Amino acid sequence: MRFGIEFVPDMKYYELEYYVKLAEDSGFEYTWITDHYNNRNVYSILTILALKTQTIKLGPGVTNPYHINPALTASAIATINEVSGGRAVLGIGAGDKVTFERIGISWEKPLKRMREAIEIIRELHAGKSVKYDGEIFKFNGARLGFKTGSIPIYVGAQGPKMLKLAAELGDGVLINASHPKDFEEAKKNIDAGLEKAGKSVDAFDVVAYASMSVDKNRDNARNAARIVVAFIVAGSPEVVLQRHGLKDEDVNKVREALNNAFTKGDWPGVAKAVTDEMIDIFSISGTPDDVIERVNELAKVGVTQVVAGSPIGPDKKKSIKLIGKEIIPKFKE
Ligand code: F42
Repeated sequence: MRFGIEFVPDMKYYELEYYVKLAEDSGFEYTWITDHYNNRNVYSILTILALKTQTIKLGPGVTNPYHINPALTASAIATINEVSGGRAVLGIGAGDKVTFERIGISWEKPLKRMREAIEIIRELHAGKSVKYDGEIFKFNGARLGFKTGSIPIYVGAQGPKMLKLAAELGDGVLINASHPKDFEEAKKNIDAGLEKAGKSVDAFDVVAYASMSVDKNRDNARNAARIVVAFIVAGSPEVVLQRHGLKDEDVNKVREALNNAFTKGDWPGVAKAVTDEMIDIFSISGTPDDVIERVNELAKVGVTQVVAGSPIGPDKKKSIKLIGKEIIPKFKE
């Protein structure tokens, strides 16, 4: 099992640099930086992180082919690869509908756009002159002016078709989920994609891009996860809520509480509406032993990397150190 960590660039660059350095020193192998227009720019931040770290692999988790043309993504990630001495990984997904709407991007043909973008990026990284007559992208002899080497591509995916595409075209898949049941389900589509491409599962990284909250005190860890879990519950498709047998009335309570929080600032009401069952389903929260147990369960259903995503814990710094001291070493033995 490999360990990764996710950061949102919603803090000053030097704070992010501090956390990523701490994660590297604590034994994390990957850091994934989220990409939304309203946060600091992902490649500016990655450049700083690439210069300030030595071993951790790093990349956007995830960028998308709507904000920028695949040629620019190919060049940007190759620059990070050069600056970091070959440690770049490219996380790319279809993007976030809600943030796109705010900047006038319509979310059309996400599958097609993803397929074409990945094919183009691969060709550019292979040093080819790219002629591509796609439905979305038309390239007419584009070539990068510097050697990039091959950079692993990880696809952010949840839906059945995107999971298949990730397995077919990617080196790994970043799945926003925390519970083994969701990976059992995802695995069927991943296996189908791998089979279609004639690829072996051993060469493919199945990543649980999870919400994690760790603390020595179980209640503190679980309480710190409540708000993040509320957002995940509210945004989960019906099929996922049904898979876990959540009652409509409980889910609606969370949605109403979030509305109240936005209109009246009642965030304690959101925390109260989140049930223990929801915390178990949509996050990996608890003591280091609780987390180890869950990571072992995830390994059994084919997960090969666990990413510690928000909130990480009630005190980020303490939680990163705790994961490095008590969790990661258990999987190196
Ligand atoms: N999104 C961001 O914007 N920023 C981030 O930092 C970010 C991080 C992230 C990390 C992990 C992860 O798993 C996802 C992450 N995301 C982030 C979200 C990501 O960008 C995607 O929104 C998310 O992964 C959605 O994936 P999805 O697999 O559910 O795919 C969507 C598009 C979907 O609906 N897929 C369906 C499916 O079955 O897979 C298929 C939809 C379909 O068939 N579309 C057709 C087509 O051709 O594309 C027709 C649609 C049309 O337009 O007519």
